[in-house]
Amino acid sequence: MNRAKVKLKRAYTKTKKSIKKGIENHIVSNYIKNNILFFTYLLVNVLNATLLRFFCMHSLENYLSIRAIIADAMIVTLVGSFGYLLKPKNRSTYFIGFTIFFSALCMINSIYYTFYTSFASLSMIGLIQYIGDVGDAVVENVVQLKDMVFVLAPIIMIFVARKLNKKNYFKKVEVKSTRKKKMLTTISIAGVLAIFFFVSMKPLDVSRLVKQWNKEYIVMRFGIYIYQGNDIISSLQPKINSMFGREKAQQEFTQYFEEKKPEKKNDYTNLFKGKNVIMIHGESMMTSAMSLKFNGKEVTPNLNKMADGGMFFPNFHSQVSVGTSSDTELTLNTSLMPTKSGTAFVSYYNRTYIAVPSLLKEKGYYTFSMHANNGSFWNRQVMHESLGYDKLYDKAYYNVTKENSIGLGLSDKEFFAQSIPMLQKINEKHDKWYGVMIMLSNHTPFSDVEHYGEFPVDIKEKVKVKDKTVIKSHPYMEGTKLGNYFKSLHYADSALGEFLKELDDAKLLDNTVVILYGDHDSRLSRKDWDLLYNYNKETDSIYDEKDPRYNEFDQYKYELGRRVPFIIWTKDMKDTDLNKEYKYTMGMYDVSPTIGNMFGFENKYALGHDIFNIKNKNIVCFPNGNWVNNKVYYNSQKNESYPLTNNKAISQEEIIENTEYTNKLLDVSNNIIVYDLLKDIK
Ligand code: GP9
Ligand code: MN
Repeated sequence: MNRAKVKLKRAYTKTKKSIKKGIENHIVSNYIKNNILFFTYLLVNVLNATLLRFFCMHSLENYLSIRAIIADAMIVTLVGSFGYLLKPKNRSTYFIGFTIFFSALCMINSIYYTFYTSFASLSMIGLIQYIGDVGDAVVENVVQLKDMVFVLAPIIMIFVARKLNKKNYFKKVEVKSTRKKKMLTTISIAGVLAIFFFVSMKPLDVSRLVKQWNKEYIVMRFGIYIYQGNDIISSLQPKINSMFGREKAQQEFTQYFEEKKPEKKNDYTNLFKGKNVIMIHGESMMTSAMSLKFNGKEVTPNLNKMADGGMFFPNFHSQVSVGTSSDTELTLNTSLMPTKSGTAFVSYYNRTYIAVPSLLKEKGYYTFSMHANNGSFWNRQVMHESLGYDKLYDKAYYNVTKENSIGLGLSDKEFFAQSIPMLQKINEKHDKWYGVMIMLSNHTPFSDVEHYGEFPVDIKEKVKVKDKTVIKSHPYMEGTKLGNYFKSLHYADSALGEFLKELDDAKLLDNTVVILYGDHDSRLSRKDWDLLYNYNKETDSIYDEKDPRYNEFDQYKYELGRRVPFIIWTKDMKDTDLNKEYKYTMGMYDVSPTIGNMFGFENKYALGHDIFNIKNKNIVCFPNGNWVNNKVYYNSQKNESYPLTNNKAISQEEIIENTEYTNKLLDVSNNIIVYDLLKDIK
């Protein structure tokens, strides 16, 4: 445990003791008696926040989340403490004023939730213009009686303030204590609540607060008031970022694309022109898992079958930053990199994008996305429209129950099965179509183990005991994070197998190209992976680093092991020349130019390349400035290069050149998004 945590724990124990003492000596009850208006203010505003969660989240555990209650109370108390600097008359106005503010916040969120199944965001204020068109519908269908409940808090406050005033209460209590002292006491109450709050915080909480992809989670863990404060800060950031430096960015952008050579035609040009496309977003699928077997059984037999019968790219890298799934969607569709701060999907949803769906739409395609999760997650509801999808079939289009869910939501098997009739309808109605199916079950933390089905990840061995052969099992990965990942991936793989069969039965594969990509790695640590390379079955432990049997699994092997599968497959490709492994180093940003050439569309502002034009000369850049080509993996922070082969030397000049290339590419990409540089072009 680090020092800060120990200190926090000590403060927590001390606080608990003082509270107990306070209760015994009636200090607490006397304090409440002298601060009735403040405690009414605290109570009604915390109650409002709890009610909001009750209206939006339908499980008891969620809306009665103690952490959220503590967090809400902490913010309300902190804001309230400054009221003590005012005279009693103005103080009442202060408490009432903030109650109106907090209640309005709850009411707006409650209405917004009914409309968008998500919590309100300042960054979405631009969308208000569209509400004008459906204004009446909003009032009739969305504003419900329950939303009016939030008005009660200010009414109660006004009532209590008047009553206390009549009794001359404020004059009586004011003499007992100075204003400054009262303010400090109240701030200390907020401090005590903060200690309780921070002690119970998990690392996942912090990451979710920063990423903001799952607003429900933030409200559930941090309460509505912290959510809204956090939202305001992150909504203003893109505005501030785009205020300065536009001119220079524009010049660099123009120069960059003037110098970039246009893609040439090649053997793959128009190969699939006019065919339908099913993109499969393989959640957390990793290439390294494809070669693994447990007790003779492959982790991903169906993925392997696809790779064996299609165009398989084993050296394909995802290029995500904090936006994980959404960053991959961005990079694949637009051939741009994730933004340097925030995420494009959440912070820059209103920029102009030239994306695969919009380009195919121009060619007469119907474009759609299917994801049986909340449409608001990663802001897809809005961002998919910016990318040019005609429609997002989200959770609302699926029958989701507790029984048919795994982990985050509807199980992949159910998702695919329920999508088939929708796909059939689309196929009947539209001549050509492009759809992405976003999988969900194989999502971190891979803990819904009992729903993944049988897939033992132990080591079974035949041993002789007194002339008899018995099976001995070494636990190996059973009960570990990595083992659970493989179980979960095996489930997702079997869902994929079922889906391909269902598609075939529904005659949907006859004129369709299926493209599968892993969106990013499993996000397990290097330590978790050590088990795969260094398991000592005799002692059921991991070899010590000093042990001669220890296989070094260093940072570079780990980074390179994060590759994800990329497969282009059709039902009848197996017996053609296309069916092979393409070992070129390739990144998510090369997808749009590569498939663009095959389907007959082009994005002139792509940062990646058609892999069949650049082949072994390709460089894959990562958002942190690292890059990889077919010779080295380069770590820009450590200025270290890790050779990938023994026989391909790389010169220092080449390293400098590639690093400059990467930095330029990242700058241009970021500028395109932040300054909306494609707006005028489109
Ligand atoms: C959310 C899902 C997960 O709907 O796509 O996103 P991730 O956590 O992988 O970025
Ligand atoms: Mn993902």
